Amino acid sequence: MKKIFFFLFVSLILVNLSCTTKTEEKPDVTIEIKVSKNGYQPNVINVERNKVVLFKITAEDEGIPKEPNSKYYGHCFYILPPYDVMVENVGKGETKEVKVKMVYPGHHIFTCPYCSDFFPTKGDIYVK
Ligand SMILES: [Cu+2]
Repeated sequence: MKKIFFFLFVSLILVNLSCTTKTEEKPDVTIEIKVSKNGYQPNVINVERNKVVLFKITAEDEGIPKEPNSKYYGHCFYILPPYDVMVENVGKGETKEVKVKMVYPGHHIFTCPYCSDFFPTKGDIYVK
């Protein structure tokens, strides 16, 4: 019985790893994005399919405050599924990076789940 659970556990991990579009490959393009309570700049991004994009996310303001009971602060950059790529906790003046292989064509949305209810922190990615 234990073996079955171990097998399930390992398969779950493998499925998770293979689904991510994050990559360590060399980037083809770099896209610098600024985020603040006024939204993302730029908020419309066009990329070619299968290119590796290095996203550099810089927060220009404090975003959501750091609370003692929460592990979240600042702004973030989340590309919705199927990409499902998250850069969390970008504090004021900080820049964080993520490399993503743009394998899924079409229109995709990125947002800051921390503050998109209050601020226009939402953008569009078009993969052609
Ligand atoms: Cu935010």
